Amino acid sequence: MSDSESAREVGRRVVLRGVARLLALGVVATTLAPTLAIADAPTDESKAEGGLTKRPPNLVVIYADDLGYGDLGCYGHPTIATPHLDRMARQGQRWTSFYSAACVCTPSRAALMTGRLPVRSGMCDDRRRVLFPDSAGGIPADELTLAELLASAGYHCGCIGKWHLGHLPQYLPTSNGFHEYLGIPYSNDMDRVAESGLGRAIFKQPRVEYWNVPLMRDTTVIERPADQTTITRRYTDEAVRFIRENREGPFFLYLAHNMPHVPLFRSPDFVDHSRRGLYGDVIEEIDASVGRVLDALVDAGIDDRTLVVFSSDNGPWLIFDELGGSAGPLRGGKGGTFEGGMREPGLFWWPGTIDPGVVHELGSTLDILPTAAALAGIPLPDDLVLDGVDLSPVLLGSGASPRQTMFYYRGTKLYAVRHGAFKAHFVTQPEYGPGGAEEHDPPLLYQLEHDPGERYDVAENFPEVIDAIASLVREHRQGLAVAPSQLSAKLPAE
Ligand SMILES: [Ca+2]
Repeated sequence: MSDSESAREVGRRVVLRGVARLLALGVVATTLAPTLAIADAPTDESKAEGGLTKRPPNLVVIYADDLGYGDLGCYGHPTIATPHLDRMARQGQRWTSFYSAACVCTPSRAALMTGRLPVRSGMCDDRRRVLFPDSAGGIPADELTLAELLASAGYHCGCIGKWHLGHLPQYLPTSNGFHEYLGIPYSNDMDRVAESGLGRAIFKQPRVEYWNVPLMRDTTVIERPADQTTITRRYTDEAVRFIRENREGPFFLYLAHNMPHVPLFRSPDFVDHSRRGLYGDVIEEIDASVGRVLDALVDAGIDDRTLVVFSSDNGPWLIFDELGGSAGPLRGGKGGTFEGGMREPGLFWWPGTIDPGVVHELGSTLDILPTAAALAGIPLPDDLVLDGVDLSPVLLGSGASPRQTMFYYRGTKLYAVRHGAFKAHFVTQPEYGPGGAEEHDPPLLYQLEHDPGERYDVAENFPEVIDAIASLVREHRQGLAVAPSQLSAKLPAE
């Protein structure tokens, strides 16, 4: 079997497994069958009532790594130029309260891929906060991924970039609903080579050979160390090829850049591109990549039936100073539960369908799975416990966001809750380094619309808000089954 035949075979098995899983999870065959029939014969492009196309729309999710709320021109950065992301914002929706479901990589990506808080899947841990190259675990087989869901309805699913939900074969994208994969399966600062001798300074003078990370195609390592100086450009080349080859659709493209996670690399064309220095160069290359993806959709004539979402997995890594990004007016960054750790740019683009504007309601990457299911007309299993909600009413301009509440976890522990404009911190802790968890009773309370920087505790003035949030916490905990950690087990030493 050739590689591509092998990939197709894997894809076919994944689709069948996805369908089997849906059936096992309680979707009645008669409700699934019409969806598959639609996907098999997507010929009618006319609009159905409610603004949804009868033909399932394509989905492109572009996900940055460690990019902060304040790092884009359309979110106020003074010296990083992001004309293509700004175009997404202008032609689509720019959300100002859009949240990742965790403040570090692995749990955040698990939440995006499952629509579930990571405590439910075991994809979080209080000691090992993400997966490492010596990790034995990964996303559990009984989780329904966004790719499995869409593949079950006939979508062709491609994953490009950082995965970070397990690098062993059974956890890779091709075992989780994706028909194809190209990328570095975990963070680009892993597999660090010891002899650089530079300590932390290694990040200021990064060289490709200091990080022996693999580049994989499907389940095979094709380059090691991955040449990170061209990685953003090559991911983009792959994305453009994927769009051209799958223009008939429907497809799901998950383009998860390894940048701007340190060590920072950019292609030769982007050296000294930005007034913001190296970090700005990296963001401006990602922006150019977004432009190429949008152009590929327009050139293929499918921009009017493709939803493109842009966000980031967590906030800026502030301990890296200038090499880390900016959370803008928000407090804190990656690793913590202040807003800067989890509130992210959230851009939605779908010319002709999306209701353009700035959205101040709450949304989360948790919501992408149920939203995609609704837009594609795919029924969700009745017994699937989701933390995501369907945001399509907001996208289509037909209703309000069903999301009123956001839970902020650090590892397996709930630290804070936002409800409406108020956020209560029951526990706070520095993102990294010394200083343990500090409990607050009463909780610290911030009115985020008045005080986005979380500087002025107003708990004294709003006891009824604290009571209401405490009640939400009790309700949340009652229904919560915490899964065993997938992040703690290590592979035997070689
Ligand atoms: Ca990250």
